[in-house]
Formats: sequence, C-alpha cells, structure tokens
Amino acid sequence: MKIFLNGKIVPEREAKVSVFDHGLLYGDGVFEGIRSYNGRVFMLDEHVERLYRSAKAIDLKIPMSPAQMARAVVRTCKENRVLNGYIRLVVTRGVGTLGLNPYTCAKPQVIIIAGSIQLYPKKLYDEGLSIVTVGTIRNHTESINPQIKSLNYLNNVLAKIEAINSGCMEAVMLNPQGFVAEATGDNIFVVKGNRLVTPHPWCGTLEGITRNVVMKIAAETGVEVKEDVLTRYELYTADEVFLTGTAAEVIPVVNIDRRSIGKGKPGPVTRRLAKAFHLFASSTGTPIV
Ligand code: PXG
Repeated sequence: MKIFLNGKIVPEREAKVSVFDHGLLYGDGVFEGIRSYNGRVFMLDEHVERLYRSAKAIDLKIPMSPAQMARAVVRTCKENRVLNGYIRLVVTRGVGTLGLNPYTCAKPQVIIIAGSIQLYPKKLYDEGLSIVTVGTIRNHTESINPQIKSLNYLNNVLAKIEAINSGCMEAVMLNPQGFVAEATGDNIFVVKGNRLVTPHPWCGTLEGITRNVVMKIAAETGVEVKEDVLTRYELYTADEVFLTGTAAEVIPVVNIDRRSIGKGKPGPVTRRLAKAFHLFASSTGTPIV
C-alpha cells in the first residue's frame, strides 16, 4: 500500500509518525472517512469541508488548502487503484513536548490511507441488525462537540465495547439529557408511517454526510423528513429503524434492547432508501482517473 504523508506518496513501511505526536499522546487531531464507488470519490468536497471545520474547532491549522487536500485524496486513490474503497484522512497535531500544550507542536501531520472497509457482515444488510442502548453517554456538546471528528474516539469505543459485550454489534448512544444521539459510528433514523425522523444536530449528533444524502433522497421521493428530538419510546414504537454512515452505508435495524422493531424484519422504506442510496452513490462523485 502507498500512503500520502505530508505531501508525498510513500511506501507503507515508510509511513510512520513519531511517538511524540500529540495525535498519539492525546488523541489530538481530526479525521475523515470517505468512500469511493465506481472510480469516483463520493461526496469528496463535503468530507474535506467537514475535516477543515473539525480542525478549525480544535484550533488546528492544516498545512495545505482544502483544494490541495481534495486533490491529494484523488491522487492517493489513483496510486493504490482504490476504485471501490475506503479512504481515511488523518491530521494529527504533530510532534510536541510531553505536556498537553498543543502550541508546542510545530507541524501537523497529514496522512491519507486508501484501502477498504467492511463494518458489518453482508447478510445483516438483508436480515437487519440487533442493537442495544448503552450506559456510555455521547459527549456533551461543550465537552468534545460530536460535530468534531476528532482522533479521540474513546467515547464511541467505550459504547462499542458495551454493545459487543452484550452480544450486539452496534450501540444506541443517548445524549446527556437522555435523548437519542446516534450509534458509535453511524446516524440513526426512525420511520413512522410516511415520515422519516432523525435526531437534530443539536442533540449532540454528528451531521453525517450519508445522513444528509439519505434525507435528501427521501424528501425527493415524497417521504416527509424531520430532524427532531427522539427518545427510546420513538425507537421502540417505530415502524422501521435504520443506521447510516460512510462505512455502514444504509443498514436496517430490526431489534433494539431485545425488542422487535416493526415487523421484526427490514421494512419497505429502509429497503427503498438503501437501494436509492446505492444508485446515487454509484453514479456521482469526483473521478479518480
Ligand atoms: N456518527 C459518528 C459518531 C461517526 O463517526 C457517522 C455518524 C456517520 O457520518 P458519515 O458522514 O460517515 O455519514 C460517523 C462516521 C469506522 C468509520 O471506521 C466510522 C465512520 C465513518 C467511516 C468509518 O468505523 N463514522
């Protein structure tokens, strides 16, 4: 594999960061996960914009422009022939002293990896996922705002551990007020009649790019779409529930906290939206060649 590291494409074995990098020492940095479909990078500008917003929020200056970053993503895909794959952008605070002060770090490290990802087994996209509410609360918006895709993902990792240890692959995380926030690496949607509801970003929910695409597709196909405050009551009494994310794409949820959702199998609205999402994703994006 060839890795983009600070402006150069280098072989995997040369792609190294220092043990004094604050990305490692403190989880101080930001990242993005992007997919490519059919030789095109999906929603590239939206991901690059979010990366720069995350960086701005933590007062990290990325040493290249968004346009250069977008070109670097395409170049890394090309070098690795990643036509249908997964791209990870990482910007660390860089090497600094042992001590929190980020301003001792002179040079942020920019890393782009182009490979592949499979979050859930294929059969779960047909059969649906069982998930569980966990005790780990999603970060308070004035702690690490969930809009920031930071390298500090322990909040989500702790929730994932709880889910896995209770026999599920994914968790529902609530916010400090007890409202539904999101899953550990995915957004959550509820279908009730002809209406689609997902937590408002105010609820401490990452404004997912897949989420926004699905909302747009749904609205265009006559489904009423709303961002709202959700409780577990709305999840338990939903007709359908599904998750969205770059890695997860659109995946049905058929069981939450050992309760069947709707008819206990993937519903028609989820199926239709998943199909429309794949159609859209495979016919748009920034060409790699
Ligand atoms: N919420 C959280 C907390 C996320 O990390 C999403 C929602 C969905 O956002 P997008 O923009 O991707 O639709 C994410 C994104 C992984 C992985 O390695 C996780 C994400 C993206 C890519 C890879 O598990 N999560």
